[in-house]
Amino acid sequence: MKPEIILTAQGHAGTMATLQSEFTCHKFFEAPDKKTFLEKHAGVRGLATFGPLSVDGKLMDALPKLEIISNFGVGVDAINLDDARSRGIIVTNTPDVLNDCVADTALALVLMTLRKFPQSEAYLRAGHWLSRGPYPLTTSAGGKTLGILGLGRIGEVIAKRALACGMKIRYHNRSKKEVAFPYDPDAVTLARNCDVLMVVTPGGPQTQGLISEKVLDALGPEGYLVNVARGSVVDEPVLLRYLKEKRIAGAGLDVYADEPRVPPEFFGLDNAVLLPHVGSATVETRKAMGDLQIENLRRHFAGQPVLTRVV
Ligand code: 8YV
Repeated sequence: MKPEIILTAQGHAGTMATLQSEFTCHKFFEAPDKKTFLEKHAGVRGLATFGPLSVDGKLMDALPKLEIISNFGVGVDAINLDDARSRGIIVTNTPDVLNDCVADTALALVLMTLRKFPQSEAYLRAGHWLSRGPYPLTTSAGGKTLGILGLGRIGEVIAKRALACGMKIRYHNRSKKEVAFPYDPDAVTLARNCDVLMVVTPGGPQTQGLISEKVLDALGPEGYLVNVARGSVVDEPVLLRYLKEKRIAGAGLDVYADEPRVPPEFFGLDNAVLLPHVGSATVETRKAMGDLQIENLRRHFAGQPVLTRVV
């Protein structure tokens, strides 16, 4: 008998195929009536989560036999960890396997935002090079200071790449780390001391709205913001206003408050580079994430310890 699990969303083809060959999968996202679906599958012991669907105590209570929530992704902000903990439900994620890809995206956003590569490419495609002459000069990454807000596993890999581009590194974390980079005691100080503020913190209530007016004021009109973490970390309406009013120089964003809905006011801004949450979105990395998500489920149902437990 294959163990029964519920899938909250459609994963990529390879992960779906493996999940469906090893488990009896019930697709929550296809159910027209969620309440009836949950009543029908109330005996399920595993949940495979994908994306931003909120998994809270109410959902957990609808599945009283639930033992494990195996998330596809390192960020578990959509899952209420306290609710899982108090019910004795294991939560796993997919750390490390995506570090390189997310760091590539972060560095690409730094370069694209400072050097305006997407804008200059659009300039060429529109025929302006010939008619108007060279694209206006931009600003160099080399020599600038990258302030990393959240120097964790991904932050450290971003730092390596930025150093290779000749950038200097500073950081802020809740606690100081044993690293060679200068530490700032809070986000405002980090923003004041850097040229490019890189947001790599976890999402969730503790970091909600951390990038506020105060932080953006400290970053200032010559400063750039890059966010590869979660949209919730940034006060999005404030960011939009600061970009429009040129109170910061620019922003490179991979994440938004209400994905996939991006406020259309962003689309017309020349000082913003916007990616559709592609941080880890390569075939190789998504396969590695799916493999880890599945391995955690496999181990749990075989009575073995999971590999990457969060709760
Ligand atoms: C994925 C992510 O886009 O790992 C994360 O936390 O944000 C990304 O790698 C996401 O998990 C896809 O559902």
